[in-house]
Amino acid sequence: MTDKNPRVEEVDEKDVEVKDHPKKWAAGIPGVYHSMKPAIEHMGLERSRKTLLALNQKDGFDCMSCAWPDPDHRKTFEFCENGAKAVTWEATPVVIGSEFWAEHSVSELRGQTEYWLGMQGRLTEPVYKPAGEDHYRPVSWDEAFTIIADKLKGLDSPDKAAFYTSGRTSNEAAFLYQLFVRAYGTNNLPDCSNMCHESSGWAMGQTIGIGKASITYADFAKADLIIVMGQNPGTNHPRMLTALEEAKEAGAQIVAINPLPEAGLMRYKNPQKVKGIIGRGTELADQFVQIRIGGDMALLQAVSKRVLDAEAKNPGTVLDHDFLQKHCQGLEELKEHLATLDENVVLQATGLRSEEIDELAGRYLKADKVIITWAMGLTQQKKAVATIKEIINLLLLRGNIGKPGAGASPIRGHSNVQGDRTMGVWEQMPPAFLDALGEEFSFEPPREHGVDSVETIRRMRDGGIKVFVAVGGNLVAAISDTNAAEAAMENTEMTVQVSTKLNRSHTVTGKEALILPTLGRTEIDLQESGEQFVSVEDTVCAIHASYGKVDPVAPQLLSEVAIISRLAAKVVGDRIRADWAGYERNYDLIRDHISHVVVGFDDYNTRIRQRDGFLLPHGPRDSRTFNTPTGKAMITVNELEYLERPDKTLILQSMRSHDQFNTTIYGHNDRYRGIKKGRHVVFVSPEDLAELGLSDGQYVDVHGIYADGVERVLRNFRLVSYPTARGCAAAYYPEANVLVPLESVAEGSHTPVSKGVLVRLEPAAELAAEPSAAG
Ligand SMILES: Nc1nc2c(c(=O)[nH]1)N[C@H]1C(S)=C(S)[C@@H](COP(=O)(O)OP(=O)(O)OC[C@H]3O[C@@H](n4cnc5c(=O)[nH]c(N)nc54)[C@H](O)[C@@H]3O)O[C@H]1N2
Ligand SMILES: Nc1nc2c(c(=O)[nH]1)N[C@H]1C(S)=C(S)[C@@H](COP(=O)(O)OP(=O)(O)OC[C@H]3O[C@@H](n4cnc5c(=O)[nH]c(N)nc54)[C@H](O)[C@@H]3O)O[C@H]1N2
Ligand SMILES: [Mo]
Repeated sequence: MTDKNPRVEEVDEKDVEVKDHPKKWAAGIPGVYHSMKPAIEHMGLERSRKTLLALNQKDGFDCMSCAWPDPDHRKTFEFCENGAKAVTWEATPVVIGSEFWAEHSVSELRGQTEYWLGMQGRLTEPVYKPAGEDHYRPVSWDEAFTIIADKLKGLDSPDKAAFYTSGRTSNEAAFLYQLFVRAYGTNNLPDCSNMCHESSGWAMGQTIGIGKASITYADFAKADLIIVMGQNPGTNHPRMLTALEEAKEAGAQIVAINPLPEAGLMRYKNPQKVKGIIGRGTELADQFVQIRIGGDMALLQAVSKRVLDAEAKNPGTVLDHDFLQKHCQGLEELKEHLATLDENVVLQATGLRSEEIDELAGRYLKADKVIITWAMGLTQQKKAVATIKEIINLLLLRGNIGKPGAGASPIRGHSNVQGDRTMGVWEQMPPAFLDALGEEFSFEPPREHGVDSVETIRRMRDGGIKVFVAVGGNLVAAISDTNAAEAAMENTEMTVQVSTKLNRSHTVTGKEALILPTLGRTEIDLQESGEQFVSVEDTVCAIHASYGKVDPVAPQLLSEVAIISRLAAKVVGDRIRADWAGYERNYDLIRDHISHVVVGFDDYNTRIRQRDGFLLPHGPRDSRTFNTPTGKAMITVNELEYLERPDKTLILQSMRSHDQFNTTIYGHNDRYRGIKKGRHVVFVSPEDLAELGLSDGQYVDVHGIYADGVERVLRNFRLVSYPTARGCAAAYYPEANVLVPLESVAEGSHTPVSKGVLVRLEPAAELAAEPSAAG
């Protein structure tokens, strides 16, 4: 290593500290402090200034920490604590030097934690691990591309390779990537969305004809009621708290539906305001609905039933009849279905009291304009698609789609995960897109659907997929069933990772393996025609440009566009009408193609240069047009199902701490939940602990329960007595992925059920610590 990083904190999971939890508010002075400190420490003042002040500004770069949109009136500090962490993590001047690869074998790196790997610094040169060897060694770019191209060209079918994308990839790189993959001959384009909002896409596609949020940023301030379900914005979308605070000040009510009383949802101290710094901040949630994991479908049905009952009592006054008649189909079937809804089952499934549901229904009925937002708490459930369809049902009943201040809003995770899909990174792109792509580049794209993330792992396991290429991400750590996933990855012939930093997926490899280092979004992207910018789409369909601001950490780094272009030139060359070398020289050429192929991108190169970018068209939002087979918004009937919990078991969710970005671990604290210096914890309610004869501070083994005979265990996790819903437990992702069976996926979307894992706790054999007083 050229620059040893002194701050790799040594952590012994036995010393995890638990106190003062959960916090009742988020952000405020600690927010500001925690934002600036690591940046300045790691990058120095100059690099911090250049990056942080450019974050989310109109001529700056798009923050890579989430897909939250930018307000029109931006502040000087348009970033949050976790955005600052993401930037610092990427723009760190610490780099991995050539000697690193001789010093550390792959097996040794495999023994290191995700945190340690990330802290080694930025990757700077391509490296190659030949078959049978245990070390990577630096190779030239040309050598690297030749090795990969030879392998891909040698496969007897293009379907024997899979090409993964994580949602940080820009529109330009994503478009080129899917073009390259389809020109090569396969639709095997799994992505992180398969593990994330796929369920939202499915449910919304089938009901309103488009899988994207039906609101814009401005709608928050116009809403009467905002319901935040299965989402922890204080940690994962911190700037959303500002939008919620503004909505609140404009008179909106906020309801949080969550098994955990997440700090940010309870009270918010806006670090940009005096009262946020010295005062009590804003109380956000008017109602906290502490739902049992997986109970949302029952809750939503129960609320819709109350809405229908209210209409039956006062006919003509509750439902939006005009809207329903003109734009929706299926009301009668829903009425019939919900008439038989059993309140006892609802209470069992939700763990709530009827009065709480009455209160929520009352708020919904009083509000003219309602927004419902959601994230992973809903999408990573077995019944995720049906649950999200119930959100749509509820909204449709009172015309809450396609009017100002109202709508359905999945809040995306990765900063450009939505854009990647728009650009064609999907294993099931519709025929119209493939037709346009084929016409633009004079070739016949493959039509057979490709594999998603879970299916990729299965086929690697079974030998059907032999080469795995990833532009970003860390699939082996992010996907369910870690042990199975690692065995599958090792069963391949070659793995190729285009990455900014080291992670687990570089250490669990195919027989041959390559790492191709790339520029990050913070860095200036200089090509032959001059400095390039890229573009991204946020969670509300706004497209804008992102300009790198700091010098690349190493001169030989290539951009993702350059890597994809050069690889494509070697693999598919002039088999299609594409100017690969030209795309690398000037990204405008890529955007010209996008404007011909992707709907909504006319005049891309001009409109992307407008200061605010532009908004993509959205039928339901703009004109209440629903692109479904009936031309109507579909009210659907979904059979109620929830996860039953046998005696002595708990339902476990896996979630993010405040110090991580997905599989990237920035540190070992989870400030708002009161956890310090460790991640091997499992949160359980004091009542359940008592019932199970366990106590806070005790160490347990967490056994997954799944009917396939495979033993899945997390060993030596510290119990934390925590006010989560009864019968529920929580642990951190990615560690908890060990417990999620590969076969346990959401119906329809195939998203791993990361939030509904049945577990049994047993006192740990080796590490029985004294119960602590904290709790
Ligand atoms: N700092 C930071 N920002 C991020 C990320 C990150 O890791 N770190 N990740 C990014 C990505 S890719 C994504 S997808 C988003 C994720 O953003 P979130 O979805 O907020 O992420 P999770 O931590 O998985 O939180 C899930 C929330 O759902 C709740 N929950 C769990 N089960 C249920 C349930 O059955 N019902 C209900 N109603 N709630 C439930 C949990 O208690 C928790 O509050 O964040 C993005 N932004
Ligand atoms: N149990 C459980 N599992 C989950 C989840 C959960 O809540 N619980 N959440 C799921 C969700 S929502 C998601 S989105 C997935 C995330 O799955 P992924 O997107 O695959 O994982 P990340 O951790 O976001 O990927 C981080 C890696 O991306 C690389 N990287 C970072 N920036 C760049 C860049 O600019 N370019 C390139 N080429 N590489 C870059 C770095 O090497 C870094 O190590 O995990 C899923 N898995
Ligand atoms: Mo995500």
